[in-house]
Amino acid sequence: MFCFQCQETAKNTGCTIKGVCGKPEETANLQDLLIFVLRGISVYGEKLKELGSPDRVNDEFIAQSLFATITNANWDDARFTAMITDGLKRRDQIRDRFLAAYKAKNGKDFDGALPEAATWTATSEAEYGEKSKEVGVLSTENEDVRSLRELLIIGLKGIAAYADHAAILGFHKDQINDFFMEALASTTKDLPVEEMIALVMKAGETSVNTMALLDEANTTSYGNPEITEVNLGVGTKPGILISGHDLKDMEELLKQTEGTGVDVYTHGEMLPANYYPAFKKYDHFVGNYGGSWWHQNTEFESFNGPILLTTNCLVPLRKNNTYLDRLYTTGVVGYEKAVHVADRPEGGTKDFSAIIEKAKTCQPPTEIETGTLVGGFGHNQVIALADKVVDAVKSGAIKRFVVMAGCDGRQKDRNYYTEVAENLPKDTVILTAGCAKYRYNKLNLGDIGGIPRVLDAGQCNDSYSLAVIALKLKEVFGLEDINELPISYDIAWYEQKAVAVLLALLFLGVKGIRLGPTLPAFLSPNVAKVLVEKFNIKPIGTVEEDIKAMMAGN
Ligand code: SF4
Ligand code: SF3
Repeated sequence: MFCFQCQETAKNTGCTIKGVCGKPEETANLQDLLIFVLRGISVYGEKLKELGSPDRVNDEFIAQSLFATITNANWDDARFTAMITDGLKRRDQIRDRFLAAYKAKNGKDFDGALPEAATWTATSEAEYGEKSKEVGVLSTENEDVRSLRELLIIGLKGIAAYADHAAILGFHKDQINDFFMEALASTTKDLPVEEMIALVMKAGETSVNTMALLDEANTTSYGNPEITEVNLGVGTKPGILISGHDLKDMEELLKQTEGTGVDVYTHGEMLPANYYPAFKKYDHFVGNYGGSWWHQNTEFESFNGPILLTTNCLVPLRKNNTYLDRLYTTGVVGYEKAVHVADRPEGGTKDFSAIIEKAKTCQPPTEIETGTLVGGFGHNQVIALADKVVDAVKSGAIKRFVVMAGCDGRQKDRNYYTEVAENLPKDTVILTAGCAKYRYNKLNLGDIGGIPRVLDAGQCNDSYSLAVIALKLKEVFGLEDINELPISYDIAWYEQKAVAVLLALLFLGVKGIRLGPTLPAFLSPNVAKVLVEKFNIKPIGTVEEDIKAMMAGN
């Protein structure tokens, strides 16, 4: 195996024996083979589009397959094997549609060259294991080509996750799905470096469009996030803990648990569900339990009740865990021996009754903290406060905004983000989204004239809100360039959604981003150099130096 898609990759180079995340070699290889099959489908999809009849049959399959390969999402080899088999069938069907369309248009059979991803077949699933070893990241020999291809694919995985969330709420955009095929197919071609860089930038553009679509989907369905005090303590009834990013699952779980005597709590990236008007109205929605994803091995224990994982991050269970029998997965998430809640039937809802029944047999959660935290600063809420914010900037009460969005992770050096938050001057405001906030959102950093010093917009995809806020401030202050704003970017990344967010920021023209705790291993020295020269991306330094530089506008 060779996997270097996340920030915790071994030696910041690549996981080769087993993932630092726990991903076994077989799973990593099957994920590579699934991506290879998606490339094959996309080769034909792109050709069909050129013939004027784009394929829409595989949109959902491609997005969900990319999403399933994201870090900490699916651990179930049987699911990957099934997806590969389905993918090969789909590839042959799209091939036949292309061959027929080609012949109808040109009056002769297609006789052009095709990459192996478009032609390889297996006679049985037993052949997947061997093949999967040949098609991974290292099959591209040139380090820079590999780097650009993987930067694209890794960004695509994050975008696909957001596209899938939007699709679940009924929001689609053909452009986004077309780009998945264009990008996947591009990695089977020998392209000039400039074209590969252009595709990476197009991924940034697609990421912006996808996050905007998801924002529209979320706010149309559930209202605009609003300032909310979220309870961190526990109630006396048994509860269900819901984690991940899928708000449709949240909605259906709240509806189905109403009046059952079972409470609902959020964990990790589901915390921002507390900010939505449509969810806040439920009395049995108690609040948030615990911290970011990597604390789950202990927090899922003490929660005592069932846990529903709607998306990443699910980490492998410890040997002596007590929660495998109360762990439930749904959507693209999978874990061997955990119960998987099936997708909703057309026009119907998911059936969470088994989880609810399970909850009734469990003890209420053990309290691990008390108090509240405040969040809900999506673009609509912040723009409602715009006058106050603008006045505070004009009067000098707010000197600077620091965007500290992104992911949290296990590594000790992520204390950097806690320390930056603690040591930033009191006239700064932190803008955040994603699970990076757990490094400092319970610190009680105070407020500036009623504006909290940590403004949480929501999940990682709500980084889009931060971009909307920046663009609004640019307009209010009459600036030409987003980089003239008193905003610094100190982004933490872990998995591929954060890469999608990063590419979006680059596309929007944001320069001088600090990225940590380490720069991605999938950036070759040459590709990293391009990013540094073009966008002035930099690694984090010490807390002291970085704060000094940011306050000086660097
Ligand atoms: Fe390693 Fe990260 Fe890949 Fe897991 S997801 S195998 S930790 S690079
Ligand atoms: Fe977190 Fe896994 Fe990235 Fe959505 S839930 S931000 S790490």
